[in-house]
Amino acid sequence: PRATIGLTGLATMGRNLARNIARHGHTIAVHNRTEARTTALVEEFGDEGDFVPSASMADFVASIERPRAIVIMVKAGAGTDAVIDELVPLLDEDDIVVDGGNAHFTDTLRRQRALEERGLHFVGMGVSGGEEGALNGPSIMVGGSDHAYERLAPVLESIAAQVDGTPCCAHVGPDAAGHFVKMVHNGIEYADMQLIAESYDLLRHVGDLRPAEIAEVFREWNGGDLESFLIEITATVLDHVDADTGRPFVDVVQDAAEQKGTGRWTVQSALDLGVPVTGIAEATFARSLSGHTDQRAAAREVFATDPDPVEVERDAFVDDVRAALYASKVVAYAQGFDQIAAGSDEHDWDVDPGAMATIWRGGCIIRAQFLDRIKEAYDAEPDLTTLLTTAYFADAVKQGEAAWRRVVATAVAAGVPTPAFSSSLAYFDALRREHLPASLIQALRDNFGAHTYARTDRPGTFHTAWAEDLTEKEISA
Ligand code: NBP
Repeated sequence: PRATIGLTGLATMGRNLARNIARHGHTIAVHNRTEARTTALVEEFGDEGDFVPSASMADFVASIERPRAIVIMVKAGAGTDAVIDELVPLLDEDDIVVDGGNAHFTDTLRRQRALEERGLHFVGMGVSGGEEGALNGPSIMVGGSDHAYERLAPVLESIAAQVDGTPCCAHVGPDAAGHFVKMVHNGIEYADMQLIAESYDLLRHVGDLRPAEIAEVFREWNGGDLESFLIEITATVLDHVDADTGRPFVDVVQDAAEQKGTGRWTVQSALDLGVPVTGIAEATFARSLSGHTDQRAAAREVFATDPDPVEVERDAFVDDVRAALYASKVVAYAQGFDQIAAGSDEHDWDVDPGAMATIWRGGCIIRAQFLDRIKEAYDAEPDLTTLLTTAYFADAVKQGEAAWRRVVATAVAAGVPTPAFSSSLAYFDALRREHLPASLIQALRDNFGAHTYARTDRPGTFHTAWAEDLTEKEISA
């Protein structure tokens, strides 16, 4: 055996990851169900490093040094289970199986338990950055045992994106911690993109800016505290003109957004954990809504009248939208980090949120200057209650608050939907309020269902005899 590590599954992601590993001087065994992909990889890129190709799974396994480290990079779900089933009988005690696909974290929990029973290590590894990241440096979120991480670290830390000399790769925690954090990362990506899309919509349809002018605005924003990969590529996309029609590219793309499911998973998990990730949820629902083209057509028929146009002063409006975008983004990230903390508590993962901000600074889609501020906030206060109230973010929100309200009010008046802006503002208002109408909810629940309530003036659990004499009974002190 001569390979340091093996990788099976050589489609877009696996092939680029294998090249990245080879380019960093590691001898890598490569395999794919359909041999043609393996042959093509070695033919096209064999001179980039030391590849050990195998046609069969048995030869592939035999070509890797023990204890083996084998990365699976195939279609998530049934594909991953099929590869694990084929691989496991060929392995020896202490070997490490790494799933680098986008697995649901509950699948990772199940696989981890099954492999542990057989004396093997299972590592759920979240890889972010798409095709380009896999080749040139992804952000890598690793779950599993300390032992497994130590074995993998030299390879993974060398191939990850590097920011200020720090690899964007971390041991997130045991078993499914890596895949869980990758899922929330994708959810945050949904929220980020929705906020950008709402900003564009407002600038275009209320601010009356043309796509090329909006590209210029985004380029300018990218020079400030909004600096990020997504803001940068928004400028690129908005500048692009369709070659066939000469129209702005954004106008020839159908307005029905797609999703592969990680946003939905994030929201489902957040519901289970009881964490209000309203930004991610609205972003996910907004994509669903855009895809309901029949309902949209029906509604256009009936309600096609536009509200009266809203007059805005262009430069001031652009500044307001920037402030609203930033404040809403702070909320969306605060919510995402709340979900990571809740998942970590629920599963005893002991995730360090500051470390997540650190490894998202490079390689992944949500990479941004902003993440340095999040890391600083967690460094200063590791057990913080919410990111929103830490000095830097609280200041940003306070400074942007008035603009945020103006933008949401203007959007409502103009009939431009801003679900992520609006819900983030509602979340902020709910958090900062002295009293919430949840008191009325509790009273109603006690009235129709005897669900009991707590009082503001003394401890205990109470129920009011609504159908009888309206006396209050203390249920327990
Ligand atoms: P795909 O998700 O398109 O999967 C194709 C690969 O899976 C091929 O190697 C194929 O082998 C293999 N495969 C399938 Br399908 N069923 C199999 C089975 N039953 N047994 C063995 N192999 C099987 O590849 P991808 O786009 O490179 O993504 C790989 C993983 O990385 C996925 O989990 C994906 O969610 C994740 N991911 C993707 C991105 C991205 O930007 N694309 C980013 C981050 C993570 P074949 O060649 O024989 O058909």
